[in-house]
Amino acid sequence: MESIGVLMPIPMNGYLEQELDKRFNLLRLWKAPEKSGFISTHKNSIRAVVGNSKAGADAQLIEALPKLEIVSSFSVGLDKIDLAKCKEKGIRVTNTPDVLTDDVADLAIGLMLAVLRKLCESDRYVRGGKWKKGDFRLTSKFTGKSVGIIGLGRIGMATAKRAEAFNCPISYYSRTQKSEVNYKYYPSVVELASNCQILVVACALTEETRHIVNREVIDALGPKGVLINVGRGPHVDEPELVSALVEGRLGAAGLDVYEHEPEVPEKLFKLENVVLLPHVGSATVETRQAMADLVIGNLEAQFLNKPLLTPVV
Ligand code: 8YV
Repeated sequence: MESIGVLMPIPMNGYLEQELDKRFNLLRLWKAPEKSGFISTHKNSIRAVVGNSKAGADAQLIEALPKLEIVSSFSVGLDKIDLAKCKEKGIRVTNTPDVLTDDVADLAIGLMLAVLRKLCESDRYVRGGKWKKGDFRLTSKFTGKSVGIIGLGRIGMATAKRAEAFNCPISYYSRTQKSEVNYKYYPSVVELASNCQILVVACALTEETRHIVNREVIDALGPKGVLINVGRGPHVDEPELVSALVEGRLGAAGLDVYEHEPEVPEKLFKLENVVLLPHVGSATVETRQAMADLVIGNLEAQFLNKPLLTPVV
């Protein structure tokens, strides 16, 4: 398999690169001085693309690679891959579900605790030497707060289970009601937001879910409500979110993702009612290794004509 060209558009993970190097001809696009020249030089040997949440395979790249057989994504989210184009051309697509579910759900709970108990602000308080001048202000209780979840897939379910352990009543919005759970279902996101204290975004990014959290939803969540986003930045209308936080129309937010990563609206830096993370939901050593193993396992399966481990297309 050493002669099979595997294109990686941007750096992702040292272990993944090392293991791909051992098996394939890994082509690092970000190191090429001129990208389109690099692609046309290697287009007849590239049979796979490894994408992630930042760079995948758009229609232009797919069209430029006549021998492309598979896009194996180092992510569960597939919003950077033109799935319709892949289907049309018979190109297989795989992702990394399940292995990252626990980490992302853990982080969602971590953000709820960090926001409500002001963990980051109180850490800054101690480091800044302010404790000697007086105790830190009171915070808000997490246990028992009602949690509304947008998208009850793997990550949404894992978040719900964890929140249940904190005695939080759970409700959710999804396209269809799930018969296997007893959580309260709301057929609209506005209704869900009106009836919970913490709203969590945990669905996939598609054309239907882009800006699923808009001004109406933010206003329904209200000045005491907390928004947690562990999905994708474009799920939320970011200018609306920023103005609601600045004007006090939304209580607080815990964000792991942003509309134009790695750009984060500077107005948020001044606010104490937000906790800002740099898209680290799946970023543990253990999980990133498991994700890399899945990417490689899918590529090996493809080139050995075996069933793919986690096929999407
Ligand atoms: C990223 C993610 O892929 O799985 C996803 O959809 O967003 C993350 O796991 C991670 O940043 C790796 O690039």
